[in-house]
Amino acid sequence: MACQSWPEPVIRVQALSESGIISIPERFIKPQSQRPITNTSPPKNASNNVDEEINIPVIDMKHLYGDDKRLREETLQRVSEACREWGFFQVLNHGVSPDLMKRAREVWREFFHHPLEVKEMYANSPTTYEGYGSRLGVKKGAILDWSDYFFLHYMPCSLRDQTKWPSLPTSLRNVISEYSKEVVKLGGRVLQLMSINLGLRDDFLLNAFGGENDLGACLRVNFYPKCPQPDLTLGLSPHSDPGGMTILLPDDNVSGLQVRRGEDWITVKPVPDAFIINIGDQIQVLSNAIYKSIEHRVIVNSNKDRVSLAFFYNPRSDLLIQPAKELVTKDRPALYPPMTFDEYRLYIRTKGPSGKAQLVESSSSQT
Ligand SMILES: O=C(O)CCC(=O)C(=O)O
Repeated sequence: MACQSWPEPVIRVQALSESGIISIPERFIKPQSQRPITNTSPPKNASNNVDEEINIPVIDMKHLYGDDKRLREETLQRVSEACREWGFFQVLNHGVSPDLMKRAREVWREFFHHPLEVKEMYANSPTTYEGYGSRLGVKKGAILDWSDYFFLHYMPCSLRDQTKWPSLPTSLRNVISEYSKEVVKLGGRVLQLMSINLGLRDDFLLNAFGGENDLGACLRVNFYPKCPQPDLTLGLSPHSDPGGMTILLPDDNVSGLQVRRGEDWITVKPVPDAFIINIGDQIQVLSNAIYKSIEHRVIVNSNKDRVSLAFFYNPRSDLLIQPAKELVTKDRPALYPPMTFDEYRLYIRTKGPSGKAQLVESSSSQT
């Protein structure tokens, strides 16, 4: 197999930030049209003047399992609206203990504060992305994002290799095993709610993903260092998640995630002890675009670094993913051709960000 490597020397963003620079290298400066509009810059036009009070829906899952039937129905309805209209929501009382969430954040924060030599032992390559990394994509001369990350596989079990996970801090491997186990269970509960809301069997989405033993699950821990010129760059460029669903544990102190809402970007205000859940492209396909995989990005700031744990919950990579037959009608034909997750990733990698739209067009021209 061809061994791929990075096209140019990797820049560790945290080391750059800690070197005390007062302006960022050109490689990180986004073109004007892609720069974030921060609170310090005046709105360009009325549509950018976003109401600071707007937030993605916040849903208390305890109502789903209580005795009050009306509250249960209302809560299911709120989940449904969030998946259709926002593609994003926060969940509270989700069953994962706040203490475990806190420990998961802390072990990763500790890892990123180890000396560079410790982190470099896990340096990754673009062949699998597993390990410590600082860029996504291998385009030579690409404009880079202001973040470092650690990427690891949790499921299927055949891909899980704890020796590739950091051994420092010493508790990290145990904490992350425990955390991942609980987050996978939460993912199963959320898929069940989504299946019910779509009028499908409650195990439809989990089965479409390959079932609880075969689905894919991986973790990307993002570290966004302080940035001396946050208005010129982004922590993560706009993207939608190619997989099934993402369960994000945001930083408890610093916000940064922004979600696309029409022409605007809404800054998510994380609720303490909540997870942020978003629909990925594969659920958009399975739901025949009833549920939306929404573009999002991350802004950085000059005062505080930020850590987030993005847990990607994906279909088994060799299963065909296509709109559920029950959601395909004469009036709403299948919007996507059948494709495995592996094929899809390859497709968007070669076609770039416009690939998703082209896929819909090619499918509708076949019907
Ligand atoms: O850091 C965040 O809030 C979002 C992370 C994200 O979008 C990702 O890892 O794909």
